[in-house]
Amino acid sequence: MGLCLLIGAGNYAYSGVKWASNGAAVCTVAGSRDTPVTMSDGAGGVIIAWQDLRDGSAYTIYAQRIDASGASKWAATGVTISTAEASSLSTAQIALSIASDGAGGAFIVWQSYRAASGDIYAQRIDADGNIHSGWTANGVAICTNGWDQATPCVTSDGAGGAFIAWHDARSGAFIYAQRVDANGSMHSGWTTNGIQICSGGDTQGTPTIASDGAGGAIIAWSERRGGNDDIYAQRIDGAGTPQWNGNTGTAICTAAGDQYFPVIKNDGSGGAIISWADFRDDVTDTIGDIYAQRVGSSGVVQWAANGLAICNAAGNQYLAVLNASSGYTPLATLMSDGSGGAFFAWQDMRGGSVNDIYAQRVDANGSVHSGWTANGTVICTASGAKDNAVLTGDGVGGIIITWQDSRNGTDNDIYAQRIDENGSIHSGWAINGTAICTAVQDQTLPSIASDGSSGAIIAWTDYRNGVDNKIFAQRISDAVSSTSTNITAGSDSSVTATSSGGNITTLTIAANTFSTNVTITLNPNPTLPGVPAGQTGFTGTTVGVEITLSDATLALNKPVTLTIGYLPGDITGLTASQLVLCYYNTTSGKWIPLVSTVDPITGTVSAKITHFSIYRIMQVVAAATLDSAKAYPNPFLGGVHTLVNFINLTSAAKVSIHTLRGEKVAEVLANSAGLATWDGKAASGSLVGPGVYLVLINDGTNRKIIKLAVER
Ligand SMILES: [Ca+2]
Ligand SMILES: [Ca+2]
Ligand SMILES: [Ca+2]
Ligand SMILES: [Ca+2]
Repeated sequence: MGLCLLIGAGNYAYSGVKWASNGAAVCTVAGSRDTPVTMSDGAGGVIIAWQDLRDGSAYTIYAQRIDASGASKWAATGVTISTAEASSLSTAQIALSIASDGAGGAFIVWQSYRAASGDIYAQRIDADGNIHSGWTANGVAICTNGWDQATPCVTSDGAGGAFIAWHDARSGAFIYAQRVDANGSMHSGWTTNGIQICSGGDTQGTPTIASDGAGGAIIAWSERRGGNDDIYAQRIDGAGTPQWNGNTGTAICTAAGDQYFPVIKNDGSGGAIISWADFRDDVTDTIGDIYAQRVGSSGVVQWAANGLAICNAAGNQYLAVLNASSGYTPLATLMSDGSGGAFFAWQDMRGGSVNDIYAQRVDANGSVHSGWTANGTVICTASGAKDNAVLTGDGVGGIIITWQDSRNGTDNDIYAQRIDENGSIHSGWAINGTAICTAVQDQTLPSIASDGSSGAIIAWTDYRNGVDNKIFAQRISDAVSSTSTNITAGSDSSVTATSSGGNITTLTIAANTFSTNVTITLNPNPTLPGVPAGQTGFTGTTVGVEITLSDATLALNKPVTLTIGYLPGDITGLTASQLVLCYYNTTSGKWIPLVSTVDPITGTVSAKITHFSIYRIMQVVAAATLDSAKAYPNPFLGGVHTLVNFINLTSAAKVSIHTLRGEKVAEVLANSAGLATWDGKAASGSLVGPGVYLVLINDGTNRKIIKLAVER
């Protein structure tokens, strides 16, 4: 029983998603796109780049900047980074890496197969989405040597340009690097097609790069110098001159067994922290651990020889990397803590047959930070496999971790967790994480960047349409108790609030709905009255909103659209297609259902509403008879009320409205929930005159007549 409650809590989790339920589409143009890489734009938003198949079978690359409100800042179809295509390879432009240019724009690097072998290209895009002066359409060639180049990574050079490192197959398998200036030229003194970083052992791969904060860069890689894979690193200055141990690099880990997939971050003091997958205890490379090392600015390792065990618990632990059709790319599984230590996040099989998510924080001296657990603090042990955990800072000393999660069934969703600096779950977030996107089908490969104000923006690959992949994104931050928004009478408006359970309420208001400017307040966590015993067929959910107007006497001139989002856990045992919005009638003490539209893909229920009150998502099943059929409001005040709702109908009911003389003025049909609505207008399109009307309800079996008063 306790276990069930814990799992349920995961579904209800929450902490404040800021955009549309289940995320905002980053690019809606036709065609498949996937594998987003994300970085902060320094202004509360992000720049996202991705692989795109809109033009055919070969990947091209596009990017978009999204601001803190979720709005696209660049062309709706995205900005072209490269449309150079190979004719026969579906992997034409792959293995993206992104880094800030320090001026609100981004460097994007990738492997390109536009020629006969894999090459390395780079593009610089400005804050306003233009290719930076001096750079060229489809990218600047960084290395076009005739052998294969692959798995590039990039970091800023601190002077408007960038350092780029990659795996290079010329004369074996080595790591090369290049420096490109702010204007797209190769930096003076650097060799065309790059410099070899290490002349040590052959079979070097999987490079990762970080700025040294002093005009140079630190590169780490895996290398088979000693007969099995080890980890090496080198620091280069702005001229590309090796700073550590000549051109053979510094050994970071030469332990038995294989070590590979390094990830590097600047330690803030001229050195770096490097983590990697480590198989020193299992030469079959199946039961791995996570190790890390801190290397000082002069190349001296700071922690235990051959690395510090971040986690050597039983079972396999590994760091998320992109290594399928996308090529190897290190992901944001490691982050500096700003004090010489670091945070780590990983997948962990210690619990049995599926991966769980764990994280760790280590101090500058290599000890586990106070409050964190040896071998890792549990982030998520919900049922189902969890993968591809990545993290970013929350801006106040803690982290936000996101991952793909199959707890809700066979397909993947996106979850996240916020952890304070001392390893505890941030207030308001649930055990095992918060649902970020639970749309149908697979959501995978999340990437994450800070929003600059203690939240984060997450972008992921999304197959919700069941046809092809798209990119969706969501901003998460702390929930707010209520939202007040000023409405200008003559303008279209939209008001949004997020509940403590993560449900997003949106009110869409057309111009001139109000005769004067007003303030609307949404409380997304209202106290919801129960369902009265007499309301058979009604089942409440915990999802609702209380809407109040600064001038409670002001009438709406036209209906407004209310949309409330739900999460899978909100409707456990209910049928999505039978969900409706109901408002609470304080006079009768009953919930009044409204003709509603359910979108099970986005997880929302919408209805047109004509007054402000408490609204709630409920399941309503059609009545078996017409005995309780009613009309609301009655009397109907033409010019004040804008809709008449007929409720407690059978699903087959036909509702016709007649004058007392028997003349039919309108007819509407009940929906599957036994609801119908009438706008008070005759077939001519004008409001019917005042008087008493007869509402004839007939479902072929039962009949009922209601008197409806229309007043002016
Ligand atoms: Ca090449
Ligand atoms: Ca080794
Ligand atoms: Ca292990
Ligand atoms: Ca899903």
